[in-house]
Amino acid sequence: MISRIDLRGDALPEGSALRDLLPRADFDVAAALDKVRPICEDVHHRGDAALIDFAERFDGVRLEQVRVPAAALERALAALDPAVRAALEESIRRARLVHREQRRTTRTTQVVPGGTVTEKWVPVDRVGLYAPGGRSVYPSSVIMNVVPAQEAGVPSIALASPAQAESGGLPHPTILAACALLGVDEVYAAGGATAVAMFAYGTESCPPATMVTGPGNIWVAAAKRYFTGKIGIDAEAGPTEIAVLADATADPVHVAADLISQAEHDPLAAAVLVTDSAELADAVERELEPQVAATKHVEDRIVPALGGEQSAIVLVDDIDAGLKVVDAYGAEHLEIQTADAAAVADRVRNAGAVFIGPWAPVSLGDYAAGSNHVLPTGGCACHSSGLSVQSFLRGIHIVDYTRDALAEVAHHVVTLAEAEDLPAHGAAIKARFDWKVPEGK
Ligand code: HSO
Ligand code: ZN
Repeated sequence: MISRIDLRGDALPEGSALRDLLPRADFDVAAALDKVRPICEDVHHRGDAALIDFAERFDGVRLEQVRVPAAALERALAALDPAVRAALEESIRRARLVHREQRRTTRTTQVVPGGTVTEKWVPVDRVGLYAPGGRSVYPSSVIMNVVPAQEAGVPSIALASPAQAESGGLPHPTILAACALLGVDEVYAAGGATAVAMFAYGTESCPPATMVTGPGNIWVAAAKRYFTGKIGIDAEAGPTEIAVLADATADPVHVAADLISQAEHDPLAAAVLVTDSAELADAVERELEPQVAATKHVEDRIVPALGGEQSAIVLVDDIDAGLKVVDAYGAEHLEIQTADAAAVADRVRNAGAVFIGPWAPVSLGDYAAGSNHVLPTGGCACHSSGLSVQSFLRGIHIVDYTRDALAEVAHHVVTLAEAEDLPAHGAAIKARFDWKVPEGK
């Protein structure tokens, strides 16, 4: 069901050569761009009418309006299963605890007497959040996007999710209920690339946003790439990944369950076990079969995900080698299931989120650890972080110098301006001192 890559024996190659030996799904966003471009431009030119036509074509329902009426949000919350409501509320409460700590404070540095630089953190004006429908209806992802935006202080937050024929053209009722719980009252029925275009350009019913975040399929990723530079985006989310670094002390039942848990998302989802124990590898492989047989999304997602070229069991000589492998891979989620797991986790450099030991499975992080589950995929953990309050903030430097403080450094500025052959830069200093360069101290 899952392939093996044996890296034991020889010394591991470094850097990208090691990465090339590891499995990864082909997620070709560039190829999707050509299909997405005309859709985005149609929304640009025809606004709501285009959104309504696309909903009919892609979601099979003719909308009366794109904006969801307030009464529909209230109805969805009233009809929400109380157990689901309690779970969502606890997830929100924990996420708020963690994300509130991420708020940034304004800092002023006195560079010289009379010369200060203040860094002021300002939230973006308006965020459009996309929540997928169809195969993945994830109210938990609504929480993971909205909570950091709210804690960052974003004044205007709107959400789009595809129209569902069964809901009479409204987004999925649990998505609507999650919005109501979070206090998000501006919601639109729009899906995939059309939703991203709606936020980027604005339409008659939806004012444009400065930033779009949220998960989605390859079309959403391509639309985000199309608008990069025009609006802010979080990241181009690819298929979910789990890597588990485990030794002989790991419980194969847990490891198998955790690999399957993320394979459940998508046929392209990746599950990678890195271990120095051939016995554990065998035991996990034996364990996969009955656990897969006992679950739900078997043929459409889990079997293709575990059997796909993006998933594997990787055998290494020892945990040091295992660390090299998981660092080269840069997993979205990385579990450490070893003796002294906290110490091993401490040495990890590249991962979207790290889960330590037997009692912190990825599923906990997906719903209720308090951590964010919007994390870098496709190896982007080597250079990027998951969604956080910081994602929605801009740090603005505010420069405040007195005459004396400028005079003190003026000759250096003029020298550098001349070295760069930009004399007008130097002149902007000299003009303030009767066209002479002050001597400095
Ligand atoms: N594991 C997914 C998030 C998710 N899981 C949503 C369940 N619902 C990507 O981090
Ligand atoms: Zn998940």
